[in-house]
Amino acid sequence: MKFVGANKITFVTCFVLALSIYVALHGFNLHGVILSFTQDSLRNGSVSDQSDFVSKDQLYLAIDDDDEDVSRLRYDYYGVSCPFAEKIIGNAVNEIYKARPGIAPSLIRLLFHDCFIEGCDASVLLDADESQSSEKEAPPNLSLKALDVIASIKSELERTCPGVVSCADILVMSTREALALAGGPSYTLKTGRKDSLFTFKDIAERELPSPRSTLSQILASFASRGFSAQETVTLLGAHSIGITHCTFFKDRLYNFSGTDNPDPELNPGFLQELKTKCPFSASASSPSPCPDTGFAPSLSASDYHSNYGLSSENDGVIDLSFNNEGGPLNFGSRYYRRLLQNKGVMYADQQLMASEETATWVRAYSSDPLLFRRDFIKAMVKLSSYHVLTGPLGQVRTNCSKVLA
Ligand SMILES: *[C@@H]1O[C@H](CO)[C@@H](O)[C@H](O)[C@H]1NC(C)=O
Ligand SMILES: *[C@@H]1O[C@H](CO)[C@@H](O)[C@H](O)[C@H]1NC(C)=O
Ligand SMILES: *[C@@H]1O[C@H](CO)[C@@H](O)[C@H](O)[C@H]1NC(C)=O
Ligand SMILES: CC(=O)N[C@H]1CO[C@H](CO)[C@@H](O)[C@@H]1O
Repeated sequence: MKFVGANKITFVTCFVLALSIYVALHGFNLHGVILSFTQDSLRNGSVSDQSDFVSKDQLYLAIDDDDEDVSRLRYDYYGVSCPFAEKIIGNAVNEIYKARPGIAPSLIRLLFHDCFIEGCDASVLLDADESQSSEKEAPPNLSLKALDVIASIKSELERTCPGVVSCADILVMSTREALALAGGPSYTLKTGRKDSLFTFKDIAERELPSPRSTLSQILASFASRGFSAQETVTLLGAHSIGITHCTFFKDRLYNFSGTDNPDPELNPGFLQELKTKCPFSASASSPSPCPDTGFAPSLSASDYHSNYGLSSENDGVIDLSFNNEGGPLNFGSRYYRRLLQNKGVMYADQQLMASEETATWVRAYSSDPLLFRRDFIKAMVKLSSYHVLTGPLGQVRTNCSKVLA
């Protein structure tokens, strides 16, 4: 497996296939353009050499935790400048959640899209304008929700403390609140993130893992951001809430890998259940050969029904929480227990059972909810602090969808 890498920036593409198609279409020059906008190069004022292929080992050695920026985050960063910021966010999320519990998976998904692509800098919230296209327009973004939740909380904070609380901080804090309401563990977060001046649509298009990713693709994509196999298994526990559409796993039910048969890994009873919810249709039988470059959504689960703009076909929906199976405190555990029964809905989910290393953690989390909660807290805190902009880097937007002029 080959990766394209830059010396410090961990610039990894999930798929060799995706990469080669991308290179064939665009050449490497575009990489230079994109990379010149990445946070690392802004930080150092230099553009790194992005034109070499590096081996996996070199790439892993090149991983940098960015401790320097993470350490500039502080607890209660807004203690003086906006003392009620966290309370305002908490109350707002509480209110919205009562009417729309689906904001919990939506916010997690939004956070994942933001943090996974060039760090937690609210770049995903930016609208397209004359100078740049938006990450929201990258195909894997499909149906990103909860943008309105962030916008409404931002408006409220702007009334209380104008120009103080960053969109990046609002996103990580709102997600934390919603997760706790959905049965997830609560955790404390440092704040002080700044918002980016740029959006990274092309990177988002290439690098968000897809629901059809293999285990090695998933692990490589998380590893390039410094997440271990265990942490990857932990974060996927978020798939114990939210929904997914038939489109993203239907090939497993009818024509897995072009075999004209279902995925043999799939639990037979569950297969029948899924088939009822996702009846056969022609498009289901021929998946996109390279979902990452085409029109796949990201791996992360969504909240409610929407038209992905993929087809006019009436696409069914699967509730990943299975009606909140086992109650809210089974957030996490229910996902892993289902994997043990070969009831992972998306191919990528079930892939966690494909190696002993990841399967060990699936088993551990399925039987020990407290272990899962402890690890999930650590992994969410780490994800929420990934590649943040702090201090003089970045800005505090006054409108989360627009760069401050
Ligand atoms: C980038 O900055 C880091 C620390 O700020 C420094 O150690 C490193 O040498 C710099 N790299 C380049 C290419 O200037
Ligand atoms: C199953 O997929 C293969 C490869 O994509 C395709 O050639 C075949 O026609 C599909 N079968 C059906 C019944 O659509
Ligand atoms: C923020 O900017 C967008 C346009 O990018 C606009 O539609 C929206 O109304 C603005 N929000 C506020 C609160 O001004
Ligand atoms: C929420 C949002 O902006 N979604 C966009 C995702 O990207 C597609 C195009 O690929 C747009 O049509 C959506 O509007």
